[in-house]
Amino acid sequence: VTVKRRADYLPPAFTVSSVSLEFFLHPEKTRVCSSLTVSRNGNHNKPLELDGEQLTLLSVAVDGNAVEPDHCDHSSLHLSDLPDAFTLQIETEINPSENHALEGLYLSNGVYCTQCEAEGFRRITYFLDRPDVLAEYRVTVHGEKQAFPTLLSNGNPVEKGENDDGTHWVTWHDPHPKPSYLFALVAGDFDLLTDTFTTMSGKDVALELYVDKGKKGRGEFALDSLKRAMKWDEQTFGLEYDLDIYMIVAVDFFNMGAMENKGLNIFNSKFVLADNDSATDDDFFNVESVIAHEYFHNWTGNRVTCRDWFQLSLKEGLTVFRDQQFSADMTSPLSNRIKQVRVMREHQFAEDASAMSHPIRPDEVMEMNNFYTVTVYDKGAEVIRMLHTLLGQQTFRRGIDEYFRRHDGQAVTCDDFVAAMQAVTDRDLSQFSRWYSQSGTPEITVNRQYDDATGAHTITLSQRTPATADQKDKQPLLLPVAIELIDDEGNSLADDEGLIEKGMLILDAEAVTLTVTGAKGQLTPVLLGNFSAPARVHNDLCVSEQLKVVRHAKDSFNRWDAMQSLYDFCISEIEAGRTLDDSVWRGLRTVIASEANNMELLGECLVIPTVETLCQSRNEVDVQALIAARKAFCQQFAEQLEEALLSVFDANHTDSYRYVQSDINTRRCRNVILAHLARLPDHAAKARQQYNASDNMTDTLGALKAAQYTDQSNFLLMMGDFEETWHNDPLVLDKWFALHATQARSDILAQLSMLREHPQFSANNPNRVRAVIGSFAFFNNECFHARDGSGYKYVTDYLMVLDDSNPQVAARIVTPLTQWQRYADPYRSLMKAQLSRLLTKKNLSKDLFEKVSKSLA
Ligand code: BAL
Ligand code: ZN
Repeated sequence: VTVKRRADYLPPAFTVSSVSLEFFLHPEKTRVCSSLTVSRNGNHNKPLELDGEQLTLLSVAVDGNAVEPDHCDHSSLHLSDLPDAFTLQIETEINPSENHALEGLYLSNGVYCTQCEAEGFRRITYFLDRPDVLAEYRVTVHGEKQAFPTLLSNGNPVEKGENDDGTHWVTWHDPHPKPSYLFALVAGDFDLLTDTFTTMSGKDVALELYVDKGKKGRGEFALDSLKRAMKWDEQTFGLEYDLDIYMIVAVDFFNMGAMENKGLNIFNSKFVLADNDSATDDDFFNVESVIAHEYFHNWTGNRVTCRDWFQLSLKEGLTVFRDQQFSADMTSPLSNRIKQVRVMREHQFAEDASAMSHPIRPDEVMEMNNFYTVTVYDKGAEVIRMLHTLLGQQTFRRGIDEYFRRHDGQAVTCDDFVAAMQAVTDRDLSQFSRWYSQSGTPEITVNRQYDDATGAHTITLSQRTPATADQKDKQPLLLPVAIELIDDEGNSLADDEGLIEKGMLILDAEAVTLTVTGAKGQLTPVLLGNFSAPARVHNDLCVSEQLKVVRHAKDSFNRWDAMQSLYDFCISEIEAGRTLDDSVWRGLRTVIASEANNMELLGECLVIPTVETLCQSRNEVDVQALIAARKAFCQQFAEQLEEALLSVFDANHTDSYRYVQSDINTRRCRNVILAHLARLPDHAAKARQQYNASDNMTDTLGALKAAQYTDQSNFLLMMGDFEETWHNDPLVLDKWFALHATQARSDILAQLSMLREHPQFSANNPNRVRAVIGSFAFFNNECFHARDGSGYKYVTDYLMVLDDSNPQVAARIVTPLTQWQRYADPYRSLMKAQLSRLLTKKNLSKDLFEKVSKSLA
């Protein structure tokens, strides 16, 4: 397996200015005729080397004359002795129905669709399949009229007609030059929702949303979300849509969430279809944010794209930041921020600590599909957010304008982006740029001293980034640290020298010391308000100080965060065999009483950190002991706080279902409380009651989750009922699959095997595989980490088979195994043993090889 390096980038030896494609669709033998306008790029004699994968070559011609390639196999086609400018015609044959990797052209439940990012276009035809080759596309699709009345590609439809053999055809033209990864084709028989959007300059855009027959009612929310996203991007960034038509197609078989193909987004149906009966509040949220994300890519990704795949965060980090800002505006900033921080702490920090650690702009890649990571996406968005914080909204916007002024229509690098930002600010961004090249999670340690004689508090903040698997030496980063200093009377104090400006301290050296006089009693530093930098904080606050932060901090995120630290401390006390002091429970009762009217904050504050989050503050974890301690804490939590929880639960209700923020907050808070109370026999019946009374999926699912903590027969009875109601609806049934797969029960492996026999399970559908096997590996801590290693073995057995059909999804699901470093023996040895077994598999994919071999190195 070859390693590609960012440092080895060379411009393409040839460029392609226009592409004409003709598809003759057939399930096993689709014929693809391509005609390319090619020019030599520079003065050289190098051959033309085209990428290909699993293609059958039928013919090649240069300027109309058949030629023999110098070399042609399943992965490349080489031609030499070429003129400086020429037309290249290539005919290939592909087999969509056998394409279970879901890259290139494949069949999804009888629908032809494509996925070309990152390197899927080479599975359609031989091409310079790299993002810096931009061409204008004209595409003609021929398909059976009856089975595929809808034939789509990028851009605008320009011509259509019928053939004599029962097929018809449509020609599409996309005037915007684009890289091959943004190419798309769809053929099928759909229900269509239509609408129009008038842009800020008065242009009408036709909006078309294609869904499975009979699913029209579930597409309306997505279409409305699209209009909200279009409006928001005009208002916030002055960015207007640039084609006459915007199409979204929902398909059932999809490796990722969705894809931003120019003018023709293809979506995992999970992120399109939502109605009041079948979708939870989270589903609605996700639909809106993914619709917006793909729409925002039209500028940050499509109009300005990446020079090479190492620059992926150029478009993904920026677009995630944009969709986060949009979602915060559409819903609520606080719960959004908490959601994002959970992802960072549970998954991104874990990735930094694993063998797959990489900077947001990776330096080395074996399989690009492995780098669509929480680091590139979510940490990438955190880096953009820090820039936004440092520059301020207005200057940031000027920087974005400058970026488009310089680079519209180009394929560029992260350095180009930072240079555009640098052009609008006096702040030197050279140290800030390290965020692009340095991997790992910086740690900020707080040291406090008090001088009795002068009454001065000194607070030293020091930073350090521990070595990661990919990089030993680390340098200080520029961290914007939102900070508050609170005394015992709840006053917020300034530091004597004014290093803190508008609540923000810039930590760019290894350490900085603040001096504060005039505090009444203890001075408590509260760091990273609104999670102002993607760092860990070591801040030795005692229980009463944490409670003080919850009571007095100005930043709601900090208040939530203090509760999380408090829970973490309580669980570690239980792990150490100590009894929790009653002051903890008294403090928590006070918090619940004083926040009883703040459903949003309270709901989040009552969530106990997950096992994954708890692992982050521990080394070499005995995972079963941690799970037991967490469980014991949850039980005490329910017992000690029963009355307080109950009074909030009883005092708050929602009327018939509406997806509006105040109701979302109430449902969330009530469901969090329900799950706590269900642990108490006196309240176990509440889950069943809520299930029976529910008129929406959020409360139904909340009831089912809570029922997991009641006795098993009750839970199974409710699950049986749910299945009966939804057995024809795989997207809803995924929730049921996931709940079964995350249940802690001794016969879980037999249970998983039974789920795989379910009529709605399909091993070729990534959503089903993620619901069953993914949920087990990622979220069923207790059974996945069984002390005998049976959970690890089960997942490995599954991956051995999945790798042959869909390596991309297999390489996602292997992640929990590759993170063995966090665990103590016997877990780590048992995990490594399974990884070693995977490594011996015949024809192991590049995807799995990269992750497994790195993790064992
Ligand atoms: N570009 C791949 C899917 C996404 O991030 O939008
Ligand atoms: Zn994206």
